[in-house]
Amino acid sequence: MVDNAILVISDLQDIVEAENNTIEMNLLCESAGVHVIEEYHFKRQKPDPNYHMGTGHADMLSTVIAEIHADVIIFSEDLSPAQIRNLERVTDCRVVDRTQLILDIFAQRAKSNEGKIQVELAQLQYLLPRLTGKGIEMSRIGGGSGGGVATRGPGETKLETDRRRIKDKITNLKKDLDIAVKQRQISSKERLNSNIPLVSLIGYTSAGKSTLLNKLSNESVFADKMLFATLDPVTRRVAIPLMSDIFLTDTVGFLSRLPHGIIAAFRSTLEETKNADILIHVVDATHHDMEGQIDSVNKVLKELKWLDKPVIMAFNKIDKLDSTDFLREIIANYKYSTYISALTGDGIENLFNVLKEVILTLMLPIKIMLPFDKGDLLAICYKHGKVTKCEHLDTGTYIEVSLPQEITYYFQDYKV
Ligand SMILES: Nc1nc2c(ncn2[C@@H]2O[C@H](COP(=O)(O)OP(=O)(O)OP(=O)(O)O)[C@@H](O)[C@H]2O)c(=O)[nH]1
Ligand SMILES: [Mg+2]
Repeated sequence: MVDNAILVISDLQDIVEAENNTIEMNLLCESAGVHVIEEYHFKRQKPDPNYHMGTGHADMLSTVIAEIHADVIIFSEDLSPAQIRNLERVTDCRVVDRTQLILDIFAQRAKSNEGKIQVELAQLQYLLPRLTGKGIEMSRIGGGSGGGVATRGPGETKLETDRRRIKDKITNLKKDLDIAVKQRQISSKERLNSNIPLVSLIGYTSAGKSTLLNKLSNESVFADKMLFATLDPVTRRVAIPLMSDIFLTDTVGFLSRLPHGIIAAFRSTLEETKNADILIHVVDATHHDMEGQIDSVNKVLKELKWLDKPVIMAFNKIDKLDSTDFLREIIANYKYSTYISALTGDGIENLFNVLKEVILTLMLPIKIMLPFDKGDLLAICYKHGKVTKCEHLDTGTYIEVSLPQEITYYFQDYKV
């Protein structure tokens, strides 16, 4: 069933930001399979506690909805439980806020058991506070895929389901998620112990991460212009010419103003990336708000506390650009960066070269026994590495140290 929606947009003060927000909300609707038949814009300094938009606008909205016969209101902001209830009462139309819309897209994309559980958990956790008081129509969740936008995902929940049952379901889902995570961790543990660098693709949704993984691994992971095409993480072994292989992980894309609850809910999906040694930040260099997208991704990185990892900026889709001159100034801000076209493969060689450079700086843990006359090597350990154990034994000095890969070569003969 395709929903005919009225997209209600709370216009941001900044004109450019407002425009970007409108474009992105339309893309989100399209990605959720919602047909936008009308846009309704309003501006407000401070959200109204009852309707978010003020009574006058709420009344006007009701009139418009009655005229155009919209099935659903998609709201560009997140709404409180009371705001949703009030708006639904005054307009007599279902209301879906920004988080619910994003979760609906996730529900359609989740393929793995773990992904599905995460989406269901996030949906129920988001809905739970919205069931207080008189309660909201439970028909909005459950019912497989036929119930329209933001009704997909959680299975059998019916009208009569009460808060208690939802809470129980949340508890059970958390247990299921633990099991699913443990199963996945077994395979990722092998990767962790393999001494093969773990590289993760990150970036704004639709930047081209999956396309790049496909190019590098000759695979066909789903890539599409829809936002959030990827939800479940995928890891592939990729050979880098004249160097060791890497494990490359593709995962969910980021979005500006990604609701906090969503990031928390997808920690398990992002866990593969948490263990990464290196991040490749894929940027759509043809996007009109490229810098805004970079900032959004960096904000999420900060929130996830991943700022300590080396990041390679990969400015993508250069096949669509007449010139890359305008990027020069931006690129100068980054230690590691490169231009690529994930689609045509242009620039991949350069990306490999930067990757090699970064891999060489990675710290590798080693255990060594140094003869007493190798004081110079001991000094190198302290100067360039992180020494975690140092014992002076009868036979020499035993050291456990993490060293940049490029200098482990000197210690080859002393490994234990
Ligand atoms: N012209 C051009 N298009 C590209 C390039 N890379 C990706 N695309 C297109 O951009 C769209 C999004 O690509 P994806 O690889 O799905 O993007 P993603 O970053 O994985 O997106 P999410 O999974 O939604 O986070 C697709 O239509 C791709 O064909 C490129 O180098 N050049
Ligand atoms: Mg993808």
